[in-house]
Amino acid sequence: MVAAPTPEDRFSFGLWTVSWRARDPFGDPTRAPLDPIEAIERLAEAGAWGVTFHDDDLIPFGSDAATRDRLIAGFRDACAQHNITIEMVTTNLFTHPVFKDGGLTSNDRSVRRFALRKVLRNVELTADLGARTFVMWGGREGSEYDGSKDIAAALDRYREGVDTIAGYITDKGYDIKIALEPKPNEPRGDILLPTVGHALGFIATLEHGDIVGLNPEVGHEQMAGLNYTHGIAQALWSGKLFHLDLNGQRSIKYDQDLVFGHGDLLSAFFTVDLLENGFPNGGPRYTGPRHFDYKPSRTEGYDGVWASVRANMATYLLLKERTLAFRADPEVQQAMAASGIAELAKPTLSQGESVADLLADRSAFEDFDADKVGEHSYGFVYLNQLAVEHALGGR
Ligand SMILES: [Mn+2]
Repeated sequence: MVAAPTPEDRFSFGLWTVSWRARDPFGDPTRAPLDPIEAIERLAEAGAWGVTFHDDDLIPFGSDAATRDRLIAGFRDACAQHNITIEMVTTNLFTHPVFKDGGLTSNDRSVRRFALRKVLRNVELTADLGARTFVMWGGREGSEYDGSKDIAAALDRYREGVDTIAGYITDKGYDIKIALEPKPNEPRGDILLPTVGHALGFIATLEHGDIVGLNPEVGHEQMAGLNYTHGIAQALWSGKLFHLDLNGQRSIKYDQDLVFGHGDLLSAFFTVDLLENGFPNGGPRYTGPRHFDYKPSRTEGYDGVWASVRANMATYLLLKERTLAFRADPEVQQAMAASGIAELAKPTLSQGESVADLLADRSAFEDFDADKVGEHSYGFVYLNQLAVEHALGGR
């Protein structure tokens, strides 16, 4: 029996997820348009706590001011009526042809100025709706051909853009943080800030980097063969895990956007373990929403869409239950101790020990028996098997 989601779980969904009409590069949409108000009703019914959206998900590109106001008011009312929190807002700088060479890093300066205006307008909407996170996914910031983009200039313009937006938020006194979302490729051949690590390096160069962090997506790291749990762990360790996109991906291929846990299930287990239980030796914790960014498969009608909404939350809750049991199991605790998990938290130099002291410590080098210590059996396989058995409900 799977536990039902509660508001305390803080599960949220992108409006574009359930509203995706399943158009792909090879085929037409397989589903009829979904009214955003109905999406809110259905998400609430399924037990979601929050919603997120791109400006263009709600307000068709190019709408006049009256239409825009009417759509926003209707959406706001529906969210209030169904106790759905608008927790994050993001800007579409990728659908309209004007953004085909990027928004903030297009070679065409007039596009960059238009993109900045579109983003700043959306920051105002974010503040007005009371959302606290502003995600920036630069899906079109990149190139197909290395000779077509001056990467140094593109990064200068990217930095200029993000700093302008972050500076604006700071000057206005808004309680909003920016979360950059890395992705290695698709739709561009190569996208700037392709991984969590690239983005962290970029953020360190910003003037207003204090309010800029990350929104890592499971599939975006895994489609590059990277470890998502390690990625969010480093973002967390850096104080930069501001938001999350949970979904599923099966190995290095196109961005699948499957339901959370429908890709690498054991990786999902350890992602939930980190989110719910934290680092084994303590440290920063993630306190933000559990946000799903996936695409209900093209084979599904709306019954399948709503089943997939429930599936994301059910899988998360099951994994939460399993990871709690994993951490509470005395055998696991023993295996973790035997594996030296706690010992890694011990500083390598003793308190007050200098480099000179280390150099004088013969036991650390001259008398160190590398061959003997090389025989140390860490017990990681046994520990991992315990995780597998917990994940499968065998314990
Ligand atoms: Mn994706």
